[in-house]
Amino acid sequence: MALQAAYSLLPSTVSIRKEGKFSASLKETTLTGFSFSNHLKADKISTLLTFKEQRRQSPRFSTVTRAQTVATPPANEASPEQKKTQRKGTAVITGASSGLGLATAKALAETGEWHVVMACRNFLKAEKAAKSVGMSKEDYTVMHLDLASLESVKQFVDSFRRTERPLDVLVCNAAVYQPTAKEPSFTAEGFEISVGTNHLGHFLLSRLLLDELKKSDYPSKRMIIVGSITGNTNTLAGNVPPKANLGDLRGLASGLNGQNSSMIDGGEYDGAKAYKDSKVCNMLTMQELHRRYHEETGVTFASLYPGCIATTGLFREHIPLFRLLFPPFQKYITKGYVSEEEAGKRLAQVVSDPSLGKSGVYWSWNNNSSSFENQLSKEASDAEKAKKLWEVSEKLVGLA
Ligand code: NDP
Ligand code: PMR
Repeated sequence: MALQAAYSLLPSTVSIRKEGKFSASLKETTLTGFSFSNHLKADKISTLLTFKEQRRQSPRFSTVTRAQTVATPPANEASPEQKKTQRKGTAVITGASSGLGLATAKALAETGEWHVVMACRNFLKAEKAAKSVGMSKEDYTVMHLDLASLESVKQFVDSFRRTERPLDVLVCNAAVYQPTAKEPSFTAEGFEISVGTNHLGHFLLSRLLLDELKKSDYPSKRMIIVGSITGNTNTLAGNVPPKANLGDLRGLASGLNGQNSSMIDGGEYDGAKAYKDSKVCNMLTMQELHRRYHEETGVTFASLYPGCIATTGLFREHIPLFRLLFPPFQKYITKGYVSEEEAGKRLAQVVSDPSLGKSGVYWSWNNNSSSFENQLSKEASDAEKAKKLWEVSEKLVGLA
């Protein structure tokens, strides 16, 4: 029943006739982020488908110091001699005022090993959110950042530098999703808002903060950009129309300002596709950063799909029926659901777990909540596209 209703949420372009196509492509896809062949029986899939329907935190400021390994193998394999005492880490998390970002901030703060800079567009909301989850004042700082304005991104970077805190980990987490918008809306500089915020804002932020990361003396410096299964067309979720597709980036190259097109591929505006495209950009950017900077800087670049956190504010602009049915659909039908708390722990692992220190990886978790290196779709791992995206994005944000 719930599933039937969920099916009705499918965009009109999906029809029963598409079942065959879905079934045919399933063998090479993943469902909740891990491979079908290993974890799910084909009949279960077909049943599913036939339902169709710091001030620099020097050691003297640090109240908590804890042994942590520098190397990437699991922490429990390190001998006490290999461990070294270190200062508290500083992690900047964008969009930490709700959902995944807030849950991650909380998880990190609770360890006593991290100071979280909550980089948020709504200062008061972020303060209230931090209080509401019981974060202690000394574990976080709220700083203003509106990713829908490149000027705001630059101001944030300046303000952050002035705090003289080290930057040990940057988490690009914030996002907007406008699935029901009939017309595009635009950022301060005139870019379609989903790609403008989720990709271009983070692109500029990550480029400007790379120097700060380089300067950090923290043993494991990381930059994480949150991706998603829905941008990966090698998964069932990624095959729900409209599918992500950046095409030859002609719309992006022409400014994404609605004059020629507000879509990266130059097509008609579609808010859901714009979001998925932006997630492909996030995953491509992570890999391009890895190729360009990992060896030189030692920074670990990573992306992830934390699971389907069906209850977050991301779906605030979706129709009420969707918001009602999406959580049970993900909980009971796809089994892809994770709570905000669990997802926050996952992202916190990517921030700080020594065993997740490998660079260039797109992390996912299986149903036992064990992390694994997942495969990106063909498009989301296309090195040539990543390079082109990088060059076009540099021009748009004024870096080239
Ligand atoms: P939420 O809507 O709960 O959180 C998004 C955050 O981004 C909010 O804090 C929001 O701020 C912030 N934000 C939005 N626009 C801007 C802006 N212009 N400047 C600064 N901050 C902004 O959604 P989620 O927690 O679900 O999403 C977090 C990340 O997880 C996203 O990258 C999303 O793509 C990804 N993700 C989510 C999944 C899910 O199932 N929910 C699945 C896979 C990936 P404010 O509070 O002011 O609105
Ligand atoms: Mg999806 C089979 C597994 C699966 C998973 C893990 C997700 C995750 N979804 C799955 C399947 C399906 N979804 C199926 C079979 C359908 C058709 C009924 C379906 C539909 C659907 C819609 C309409 N799903 C959605 C939407 C959204 O609007 C969400 C979206 O695409 O946001 C971009 C969404 C999502 N499904 C997910 C996840 C994680 C999302 C949202 C968040 C995101 O990718 O960031």
